[in-house]
Amino acid sequence: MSYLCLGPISAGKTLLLTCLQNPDSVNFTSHSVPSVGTNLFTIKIPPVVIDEKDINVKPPPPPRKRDLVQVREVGGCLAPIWRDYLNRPVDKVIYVVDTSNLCQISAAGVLLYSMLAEPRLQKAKFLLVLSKMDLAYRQMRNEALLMLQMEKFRKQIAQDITIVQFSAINKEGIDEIYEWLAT
Ligand SMILES: Nc1nc2c(ncn2[C@@H]2O[C@H](COP(=O)(O)OP(=O)(O)OP(=O)(O)O)[C@@H](O)[C@H]2O)c(=O)[nH]1
Ligand SMILES: [Mg+2]
Repeated sequence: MSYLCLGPISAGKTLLLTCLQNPDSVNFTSHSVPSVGTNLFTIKIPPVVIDEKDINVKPPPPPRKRDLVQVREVGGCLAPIWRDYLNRPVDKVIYVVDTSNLCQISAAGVLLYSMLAEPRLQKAKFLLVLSKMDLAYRQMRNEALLMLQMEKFRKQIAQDITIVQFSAINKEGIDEIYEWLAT
């Protein structure tokens, strides 16, 4: 399986992938530097822990197909040439949008839709990560999705898109992302 992580400059890709590698290594003092090239992250997916009280209440999570994945981050400054990273098939795309920076959303949308229109990505699965939720107020998530015209485009595109809200600081959404990576 080949995974690619894209999104505009400073969207939160490096901190997301660092957090997935080791959640305890990221806290409110963490910061990352802009990626001027690509970074390869090897992520070990932790086993699912089911709370005893949920056993008869929630349906069991889908079986995991893999417990180790490699994700290539393409730095935002390389976003204009992202097509160069499709020289081998890409199965899954993680697309990161900074929810706390609505000024960047239109640019993020243009890049996202150019990827969704790419013939070589018609069969890829997409994960849209609304990042930095600790800095965004809840309504900003709805505004971001509205500005990306998600509801409208979801009906028109071939790909399967999963949307998750995430914060590298408080780990919101981390289990959903592990599940998406592993299944
Ligand atoms: N509060 C908060 N800050 C974050 C979060 N994720 C990233 N940041 C900060 O946002 C800035 C940019 O994060 P990066 O992960 O480097 O962004 P990037 O998408 O990799 O950026 P490029 O490599 O330039 O494309 C850094 O200062 C991070 O510390 C988050 O979930 N919450
Ligand atoms: Mg980066």
